[in-house]
Amino acid sequence: MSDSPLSENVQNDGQEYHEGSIKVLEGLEAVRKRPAMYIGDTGERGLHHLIFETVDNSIDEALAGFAEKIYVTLHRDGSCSVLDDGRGIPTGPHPVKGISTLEVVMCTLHAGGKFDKNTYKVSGGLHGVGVSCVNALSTEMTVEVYREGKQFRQTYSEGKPTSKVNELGPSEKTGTYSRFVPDPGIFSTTEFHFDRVSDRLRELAFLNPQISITLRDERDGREEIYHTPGGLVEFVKYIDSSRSQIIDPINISDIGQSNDGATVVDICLAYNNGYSEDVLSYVNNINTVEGGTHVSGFRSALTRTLNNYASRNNLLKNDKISITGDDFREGLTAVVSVKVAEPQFEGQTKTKLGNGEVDGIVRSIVGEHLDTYLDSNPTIAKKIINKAVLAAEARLAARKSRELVRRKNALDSAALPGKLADCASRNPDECEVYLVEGDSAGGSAKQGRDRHFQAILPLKGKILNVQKARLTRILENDEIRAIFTALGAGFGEEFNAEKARYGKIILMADADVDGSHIRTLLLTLFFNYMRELIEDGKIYIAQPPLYKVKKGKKERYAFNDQQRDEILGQLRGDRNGIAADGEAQAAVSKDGIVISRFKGLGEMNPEQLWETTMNPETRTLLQVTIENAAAATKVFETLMGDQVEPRREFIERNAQYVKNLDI
Ligand code: 0RA
Repeated sequence: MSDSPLSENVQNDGQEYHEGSIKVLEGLEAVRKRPAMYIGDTGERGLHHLIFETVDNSIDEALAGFAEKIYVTLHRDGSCSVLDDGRGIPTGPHPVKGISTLEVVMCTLHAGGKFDKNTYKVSGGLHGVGVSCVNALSTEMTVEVYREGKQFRQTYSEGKPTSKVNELGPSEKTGTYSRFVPDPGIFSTTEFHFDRVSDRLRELAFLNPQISITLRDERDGREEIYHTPGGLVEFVKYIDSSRSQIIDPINISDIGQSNDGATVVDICLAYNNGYSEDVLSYVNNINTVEGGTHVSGFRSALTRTLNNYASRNNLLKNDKISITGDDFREGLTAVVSVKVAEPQFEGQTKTKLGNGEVDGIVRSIVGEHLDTYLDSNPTIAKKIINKAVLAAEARLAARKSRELVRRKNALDSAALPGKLADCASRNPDECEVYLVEGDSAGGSAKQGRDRHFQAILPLKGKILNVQKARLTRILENDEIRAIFTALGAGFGEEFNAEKARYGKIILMADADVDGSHIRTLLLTLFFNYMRELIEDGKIYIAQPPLYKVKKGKKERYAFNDQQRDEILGQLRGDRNGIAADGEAQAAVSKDGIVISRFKGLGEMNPEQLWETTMNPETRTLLQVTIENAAAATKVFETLMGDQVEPRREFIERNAQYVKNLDI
């Protein structure tokens, strides 16, 4: 599924990383020596970051009120260009350096559009590294500036100028055009993916309704325009488009003041007939995965305002029930976006807002606006309160059944599930648990594993789809209870990812349609109830081989068709090691070579399973990450929600990307 925002990073367990000797590096050379320090990594994520870093500069120009349109183009030659209709990067001599300001911006570290603090009030960009990093990591880059009635151009390679700032002639428009070719010596892949770019550009358009962004892919002629004047209201509708909203989205926009300057607050919330909570939060257009003070301000205002409204209007007939924050968040979809002059980012991944003053600002703005809204829309207010009352009742019922279950000693960590084959080690950092599809594969895995650090939990058939079920039913489900108990990190409010008994949780299912469905069901469970485990990089997908190629006593395994053909070539002693195209199929049992295709995990014996899929020295694991929370939420909603039509559309749209589909 190349459309999935849950991306998979290949991790090779067998490799060790040696820290090189520390050198003092200057300027853009430092960026080329240690690219990951500046853009996060040199895989697909880092590659696409080049585009977003470039776009951020144009967004900043738009937020400052000088640009409206941005054009992003993926070219056939592998380059990407970004054009905006802003003022254009200044080209005249830089007041300090003497040379052209354009050259300073492009060739000096930390001298992006933000080099003059007074130029922009707020500024996005996750790493804020500036466009010079993009330049440093590109084999070729061209920047054209349209400004003061003239057109200018400068070219670069690996961050160094390869031309002067040339004046090309007159220009009627203003703006900046940047085109770059990512360096294949730096990035493990240099192929841009339309869907990855579109997810972020769509998000940026929702967050900045005044901007229009056009994405064009010249490789296949695809073009999409992201322009959503409705802003967050449209964002919330988009997230919920495959759910049934029970109220129209409520929009709250205001500006708060503190000693640190103005804080722009934009919030939109709606309720749907589901049970999960989806709150996406942003600071200066950056997705704050770990939340922070803006989210806590929103949550406490929501709970307090709704509770006050309910008691003021005698909507709580049953005094025994008190409604908690969680009850008010059942079926809640919200986007919380703030723009802060000097954001302080904290947390493991630096995606948690730390500015203390923002909590109070958001709390009072939400409290005030929501109060007024509820008072003037009593029918809607009643719908929200009724839903929360139902949630509270269900929560109490669930607690009762959980207490019952506890007494029967199931969710107690002392009593691990019967079918779990636990490992000997008690050190979570080295322990891993395989969640295995089916009892027979589970049996092979139990025999093949290294019992010191590998635990096996076989799962029977398909687990419950948690996207469609309420808490009580989820807790009644044996397979799901076994997973929670085995992981030992608690459940619901008591969930604590740090208590997980295993450092790696590995999903192992067949490489066919059923296996992929089971993986999706499991990922839905983790995404909704244990998202921190995904965010901490603890969830992996095992990669069982598809083929065994055998010649005499030599046995080799292939994970895809290309590898199979390479192995065939090698076994036959071809000079280049690759079998001629189309020969693979015909080669079955020719030359004494036997190719067998594994139909499922169950067909492998314990030794084969260990060697190909479980041995850290030889296996390949895919790490599950959340690339874009908004897109991930939407995908799970589409795949697992209650409306059939959007799911069918999604599957048809993505069918072309599915490889190794075994029908
Ligand atoms: C600093 C000053 C000014 C424009 C910009 C930066 C600028 C940078 C980028 C990067 C991409 N697009 C951009 N557009 C503008 C202009 C200051 C002035 O004209 O007074």
